[in-house]
Amino acid sequence: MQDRYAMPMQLRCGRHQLDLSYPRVMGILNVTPDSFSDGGRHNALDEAVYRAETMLAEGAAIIDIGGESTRPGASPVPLQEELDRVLPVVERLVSELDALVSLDTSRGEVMREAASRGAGMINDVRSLRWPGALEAAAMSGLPVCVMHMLGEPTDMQLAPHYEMPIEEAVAAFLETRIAECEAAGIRREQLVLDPGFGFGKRVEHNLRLLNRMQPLTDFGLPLLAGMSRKSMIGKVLARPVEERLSGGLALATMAVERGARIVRVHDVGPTVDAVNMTWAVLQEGTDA
Ligand code: 7PJ
Repeated sequence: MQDRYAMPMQLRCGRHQLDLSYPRVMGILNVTPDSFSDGGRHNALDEAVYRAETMLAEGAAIIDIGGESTRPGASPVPLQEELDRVLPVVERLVSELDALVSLDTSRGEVMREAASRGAGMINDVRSLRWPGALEAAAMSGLPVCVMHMLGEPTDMQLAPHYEMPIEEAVAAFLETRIAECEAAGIRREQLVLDPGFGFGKRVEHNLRLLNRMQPLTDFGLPLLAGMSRKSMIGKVLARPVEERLSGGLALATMAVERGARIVRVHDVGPTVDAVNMTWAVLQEGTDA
């Protein structure tokens, strides 16, 4: 059997190389006025740079910049507004902190502009399904995170329903997206896969998907898991968004145990410790 913990995985992220032979933490940097987890307090440019600096010091390997809220019910922002929000942040994180920046966007124009300013990764919750996104991502040569989502943020949580077990629906979707990315000229080794926790899924879907995530490692590509502060924690534990760290650490631990190589979180420091502790255990006694 292939040892899922020993897969050699390297992503070429522009000037950066990302070693995913062990699990890494991606820190979330929202630059939206309405981002639900930090209420838009990090909107000012200086504050965003400071926040990123802190996350890097805490051990984040990647800073994921998002200028469009994808929370349930949110509508897309105008293109120019998204560009105005994210590009100055990309520029400063690249030039001042030499950070590996990923861009949480669905727009080809944003991907192109961010790539030209030194962004190192594309993270698209719509998996390059918007017009022009596949081409822009392919042109950039950057790694792309493709994520499962049922519907759009505007409607995805209305009544999510699946005709097959959630993990099978996610695997089938990702298989199709991998093929379409490859057909557009994106190298398979530059893809990262994400089950898309909270995107068109009920709480039972999310819990089951995490529990059954391990077969997704059979694609031979790195897995990313994003569950930080999400409502699956709130619903199980009856906690408001600012009291979901412990639940999130449990989920990050389980994701790494099931093969995730990137964990996308708000609380970088505690998650780095949880992930590194989990990894230390997995290194001992896993058959190579
Ligand atoms: C995710 C994301 C996720 C990836 C968001 C939030 C909502 N990108 N962007 N995976 N979630 N790849 O952070 O709560 O789960 S925005």
